Amino acid sequence: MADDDHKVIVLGTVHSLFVMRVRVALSEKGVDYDFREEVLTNRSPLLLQSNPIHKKIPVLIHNGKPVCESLIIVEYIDEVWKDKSPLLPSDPYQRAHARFWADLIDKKVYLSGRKLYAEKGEEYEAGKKEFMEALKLFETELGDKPYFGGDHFGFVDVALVPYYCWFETYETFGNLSIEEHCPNLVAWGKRCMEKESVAKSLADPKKVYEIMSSKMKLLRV
Ligand code: GS8
Repeated sequence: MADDDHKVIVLGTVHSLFVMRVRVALSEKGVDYDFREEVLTNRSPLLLQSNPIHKKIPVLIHNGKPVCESLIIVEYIDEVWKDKSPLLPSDPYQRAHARFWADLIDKKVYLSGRKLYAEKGEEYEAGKKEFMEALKLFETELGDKPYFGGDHFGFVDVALVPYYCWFETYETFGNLSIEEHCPNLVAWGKRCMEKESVAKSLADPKKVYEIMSSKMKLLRV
């Protein structure tokens, strides 16, 4: 068996919302991993071989075997390292509920957020509206609980928390204030950042903004 087979490897980029989920989950479980930075314009042979269908990051490689798709990876991590910091609830109904909300992040927050990078116009305006509406759903779902998981940081928290370091970028591109409409969500983000697992896994918000603005400049020339 090659040396790499015993390791936990994450293929990703530092600022990817999807990759940060995996890093937070591994850190919550106290699992050491080898982070391999990918350049998406020139994917590594390991990435192409590990995720031949989507060719996307993140990929988790555990015991030499790849697992793809961020939410599936987080569930895998929760099942393999089940003795520490459980992420999904043990009750089947609560588990279904958590999966529903995590899935909704990708269906609503991520997709509407992407529209904020559009040129000003119909798509941009629709994106602004949809993005705030999506965040408000999460504001309501959180209510006055400390975490989406209730008293403890759970699956939906892991899935959503990477967005916290993108808030500044969304606010600048979308010319909007998240705190004005979703104060609980912003307070939740700050609370999550007090956890070492989150603080060490999230990207620097300024760096996220820099990366996205230079990407947009390139796309708009
Ligand atoms: C999405 C991963 C994704 O879009 C998941 O893991 O949850 N549903 C998947 N990854 C992006 C980088 S982050 O924006 C990616 O790999 N893009 C490469 C490409 O589309 O070419």
